Amino acid sequence: MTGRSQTVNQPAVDEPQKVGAEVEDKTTQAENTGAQPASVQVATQVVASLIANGVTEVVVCPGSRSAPLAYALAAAEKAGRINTHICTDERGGAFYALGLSRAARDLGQNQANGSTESEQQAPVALVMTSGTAVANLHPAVLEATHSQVPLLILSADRPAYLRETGANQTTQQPGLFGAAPVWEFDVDAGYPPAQIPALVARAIAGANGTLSNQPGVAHLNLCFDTPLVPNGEITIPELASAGLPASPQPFTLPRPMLVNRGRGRLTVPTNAVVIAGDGAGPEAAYLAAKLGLPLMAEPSSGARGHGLEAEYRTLWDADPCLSDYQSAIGLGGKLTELAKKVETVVVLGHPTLSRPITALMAHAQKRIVVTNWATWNGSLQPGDEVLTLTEVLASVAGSMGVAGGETTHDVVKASGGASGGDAAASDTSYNDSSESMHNDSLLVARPEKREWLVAWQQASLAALPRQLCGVSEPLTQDRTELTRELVAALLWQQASWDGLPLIVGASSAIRVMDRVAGALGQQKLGTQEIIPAGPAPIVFANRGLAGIDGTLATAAGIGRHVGAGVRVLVGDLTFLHDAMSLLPTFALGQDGQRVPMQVVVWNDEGGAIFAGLEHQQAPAELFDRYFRTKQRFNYQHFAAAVGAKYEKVTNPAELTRLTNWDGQTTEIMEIVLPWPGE
Ligand SMILES: Cc1ncc(C[n+]2csc(CCOP(=O)(O)OP(=O)(O)O)c2C)c(N)n1
Repeated sequence: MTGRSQTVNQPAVDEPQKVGAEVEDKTTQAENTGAQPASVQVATQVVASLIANGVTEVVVCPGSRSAPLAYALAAAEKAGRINTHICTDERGGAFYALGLSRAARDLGQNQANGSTESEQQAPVALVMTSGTAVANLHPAVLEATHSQVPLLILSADRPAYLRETGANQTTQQPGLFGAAPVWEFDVDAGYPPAQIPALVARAIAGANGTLSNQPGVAHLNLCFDTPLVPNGEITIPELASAGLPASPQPFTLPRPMLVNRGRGRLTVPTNAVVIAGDGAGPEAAYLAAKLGLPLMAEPSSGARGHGLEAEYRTLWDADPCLSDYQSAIGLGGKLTELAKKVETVVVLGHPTLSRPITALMAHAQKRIVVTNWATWNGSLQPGDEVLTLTEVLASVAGSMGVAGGETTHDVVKASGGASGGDAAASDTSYNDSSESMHNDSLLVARPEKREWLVAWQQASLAALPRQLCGVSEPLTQDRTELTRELVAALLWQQASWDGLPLIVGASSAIRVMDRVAGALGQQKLGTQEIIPAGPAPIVFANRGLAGIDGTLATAAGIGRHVGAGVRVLVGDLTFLHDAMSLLPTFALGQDGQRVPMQVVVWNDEGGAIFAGLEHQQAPAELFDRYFRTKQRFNYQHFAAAVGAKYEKVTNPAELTRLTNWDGQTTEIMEIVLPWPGE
């Protein structure tokens, strides 16, 4: 550590607060000796260490106990060394931080700043005061944990001696998040400031999953004693970074002896499919394309409609990326004959959306999990395999003549870049006796493999026209039915054209999207205009725990990272759960502006998803009260209250409004839909 403007630690002593006093949180100025109070010294070291180790974004919620951090962050931001985001609501603020960090993880650092450098991933940090303010983070903490998103919580606390005394805003903050954090430490007041950088470096490494391969939430609980205000200006020292390993994804899992690694490369029979769950990434599309296997990619997998698979279309004579694979597998708990033939499933990411996928994974004789995280998804049965994505891609890269040691990203680019594509594909070779990749034999696109792919492609298209009420017809205004499927397919189409991120809420929204994403052609709604397909849309969903909470706040974080407006598709209960994140004061940027957002709410007055579950058989009154929870809500008044534009759609012709959003404003579009079956 090379602190330049370090001052001597002078721990301040706090008086126990009077129990029951109205305002116990009074701060006092330090004696004007020139030295900063201990709280500010610690906060200064925290902020300097964040900067030194690559943290650029900090979400700050207002409070007094966290004031030392606020003062230090303000000084750092004034010096142009860090960005703060102010959120008055910690629950929404934590989801906003999750969105910022998830987008940085999946899209690369500093998109909004236009940086193209591949920088080391750093967690987004969150600062809040003590008490319930910390507890409010819990939903987003769990979501981050289960979707491997790095977050660094810097919770302010009162000195430990005030715990269990009834002191105001004081509770047991260490351990508050139970088993969720990947790393946690309680820093009592009086902790030597000089030791703070080492702690912060550990916290950042923990959140990133550096060496552990388990990214998630690190929690640093910081007890501050009064005084909490700085003595004059704060200077943030320039510290050297802790020299943490650059890659959060080392080559192998930490305990390879526990993992059946097979031969370290993918060996699959013809009757196999690739399943890409949330966060799988384009690598799943790449693998499916290379292996010529049907790809069942959830909308937020990052593998759907990626275009990589299209490059292999001529090779396999069919597009591996399936549309309505749920119907092809079999709805209503019964597998189709085709699905029964599946012997092996190759699983990437976190599949959660449909019972057909769960049934298929259970039915297959073998599951091959391809992952880079220690917390892989799926419970292994004897004979199953876990392979690291790094290993699998390395073997594929080898067969394509891409130099070893390239990053995952480079491997993918190599297949789609100007010198890649078909040339790269024709370098790929398969051994006659197995489907493993080898360097020296000729490419064999076997007829039975093509048949398998075509059979899945046809089965997955079969149900689509009905869902989209005539997808093969031009998208004119003559449609008579306003359906969830049409709305979802249009939003996907829009997102793929203009590249603005699309965030899809839990419940029916993501499931309907799963069936129809990419199913619409290139014709613009209400016109004869044909627009060429864009790149794969950027689609996110909170599928770690699939909550209906925090969707709008997460979307705002994603938009802030990208520096653009975002589209959101949610059901009415999901909207209401997080409506406060549309307040005009939520997460303002340095320019004082909120993230532009088009929020498309399909309003069927309650939780329609339950109408498709076994609970529909419950007595009507019970169902309505305990499951549907019908809400009558005036979206127009709400839009006016939060300064958003309001649009209402009640028939298909009005859907052209969906495509008119300018990407600059906040708009609530209420789409009035009938209750399922009515
Ligand atoms: C935080 C949270 N609370 C409760 C649930 C359980 N839940 C799942 S879907 C759902 C209803 C969602 O209704 P809506 O947003 O209107 O979507 P719809 O299915 O009607 O389109 C509920 C309450 C959940 N997933 N997350």
